[in-house]
Amino acid sequence: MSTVARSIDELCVDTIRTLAIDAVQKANSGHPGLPLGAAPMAYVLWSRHLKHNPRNPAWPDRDRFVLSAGHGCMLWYCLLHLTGYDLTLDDLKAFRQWGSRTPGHPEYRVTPGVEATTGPLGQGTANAVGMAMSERFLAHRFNRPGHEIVNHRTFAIVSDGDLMEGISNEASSIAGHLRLGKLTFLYDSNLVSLDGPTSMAFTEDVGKRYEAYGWQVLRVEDGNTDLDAIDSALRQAEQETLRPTLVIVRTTLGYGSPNKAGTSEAHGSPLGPEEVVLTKKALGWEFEEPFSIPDDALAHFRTAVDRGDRWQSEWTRRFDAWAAANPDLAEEWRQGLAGDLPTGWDADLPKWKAGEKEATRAAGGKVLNVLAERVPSLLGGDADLSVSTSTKLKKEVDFDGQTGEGRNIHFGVREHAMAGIANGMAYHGGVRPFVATFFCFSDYMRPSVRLSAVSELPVVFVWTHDSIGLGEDGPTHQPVEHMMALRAMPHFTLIRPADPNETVEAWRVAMAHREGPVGLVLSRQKLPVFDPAKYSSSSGLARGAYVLADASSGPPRVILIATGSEVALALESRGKLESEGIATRVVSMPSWELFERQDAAYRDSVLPPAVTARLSIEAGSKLGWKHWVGDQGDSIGLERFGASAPGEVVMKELGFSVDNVVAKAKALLK
Ligand SMILES: Cc1ncc(C[n+]2csc(CCOP(=O)(O)OP(=O)(O)O)c2C)c(N)n1
Ligand SMILES: [Mg+2]
Repeated sequence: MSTVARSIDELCVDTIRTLAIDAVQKANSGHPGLPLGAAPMAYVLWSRHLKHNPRNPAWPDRDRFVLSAGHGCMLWYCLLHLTGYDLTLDDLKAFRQWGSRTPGHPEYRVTPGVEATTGPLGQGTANAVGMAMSERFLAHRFNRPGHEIVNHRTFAIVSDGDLMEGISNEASSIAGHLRLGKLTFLYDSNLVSLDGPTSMAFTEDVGKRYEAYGWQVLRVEDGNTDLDAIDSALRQAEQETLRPTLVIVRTTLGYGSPNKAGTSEAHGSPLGPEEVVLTKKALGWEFEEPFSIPDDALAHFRTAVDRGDRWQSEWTRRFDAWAAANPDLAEEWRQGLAGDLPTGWDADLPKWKAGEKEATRAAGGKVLNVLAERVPSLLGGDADLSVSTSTKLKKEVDFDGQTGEGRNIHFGVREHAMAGIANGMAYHGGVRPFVATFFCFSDYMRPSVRLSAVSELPVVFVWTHDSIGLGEDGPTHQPVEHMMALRAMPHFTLIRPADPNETVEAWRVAMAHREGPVGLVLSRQKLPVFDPAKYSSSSGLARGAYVLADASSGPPRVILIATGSEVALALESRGKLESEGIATRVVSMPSWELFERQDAAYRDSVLPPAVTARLSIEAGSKLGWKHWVGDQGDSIGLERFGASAPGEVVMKELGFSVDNVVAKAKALLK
């Protein structure tokens, strides 16, 4: 078949296909199979349905698109180049090379138009759900009768692997529950995954499963060539307002490749130079030169630029009228999108007085409630634990996925999707997400927390029940290695405040921090408030570590470094040591990462190099503390799991007692 005989649509689809296999071949690395099979659905979506503006990828009311099967990213890059985003043919030719804008899996911030970092399968599904929820939330907040400035849809292309992953099950379940009618998944159902046919491991009826979740389920029998069927399914999806839609599109992995199509060989390696030629021939592609883009096809793709321009201009007109009628809202809109905090956002944060006792989870809840009144973009929830995490916004109703009203999201017991959805909310913009559960279950969220860090998203993770100090629930619920595991994660900031006033400062830092996720690690048990008359101000928390109580006379002989609930123990132990004539400094170190960002002079002022008798006290894994206590220091920590007993008993039995601290400190002076 010559290009003359085929329709412009077919030509465009094959342009995507051939460009993708050429780029993968040139890189000698990558995944050609998905673009070959999913090009038709992507083309129909992008040319006939997706409302976007290639010349302004940040236009706030654009439809959102996520390629959850990130291994197929060359599909996304081709769409971006062809429709006129700031991504050149040379960028495509630099696929997977050092410093290129076309990395091996899509990375947010690296490629204009890439809305989410994907690759770890399943994550994109939760991101898309978070985006769709954000759209509803913002529509409720900002649309006014006669003025609709938020009205967009969210689309994701998902693969077999995506739908096998647990996170997509969680995310799809809550999307159905919330009735996110403007969310559509196009399922690239090619019945092949990395190792072979999906019949090896994935044989359920996916459609029935999604129906049971409360989704509309549509089918396209021939996704390789039937563009009209894809088009009409997408239309039907747009007409459905009460349910999200799954379109199961039957495709062939590596479509067109005579020797590899339909097999896992087409999944993750270049086709090979000969097979590329054979594939182009089979597709009826008449251009021999790699990276050929027929003029007709390019012109057709590039109509997206004018369309996008018109959409945005039309929106801008509506937006200006709305902004003129609602100047205060317009300012809130501007702030929310920019990620700026309103003036005075932290003016009324609570303060605790000496003599009071409060769990830092309870203090955190009080701070959060004050913040929520001042920061209207704050939106979050918990995984069926708000009673325990204290993160419920008391003046707000529950989030409704249809109307977008409410700011308390009940994620249900779905920690992994909760974190992936929070990322999606951050990707979407205009929303400041927080999510909460027990610290031990940060493990259930970790793959999404990691992507939050990779993409440097401003998500606040609230983790309560922070240590063996939680007591009776026992070792299954008592975190041990979690703090260190998160400290090992680049771009992640972990803060474990020591008392209610440090908790205020921790939230202050978390809200102001926009360069990546922050974890707040809070206690279940009550902690004493440090007397501001006796000890340094909790504002020192912002620097990561600070001298809370210095040696009462002269330079310190020993430094006790503690975090969270162990700081009170350090203070008590200091009293004992000082009474025995040992000059003792207590350093509260709520955040390693914040401390590491300080200059050497400050760090040395807190931990003078001359003082080598240093003892760290933290109810968690000791691994890593040597960095701060040095070779001549020591650590009180855990090298075992906890135990089921009252919290104070577990603490004492496992070495968190004044006697043990004093003994260990004295041993350092021998
Ligand atoms: C969480 C996770 N596990 C494993 C992988 C490695 N991996 C990449 S693609 C893939 C499966 C591919 O099958 P499918 O999703 O059907 O994509 P297709 O081959 O059809 O393009 C696997 C296991 C991954 N990227 N993420
Ligand atoms: Mg597959």
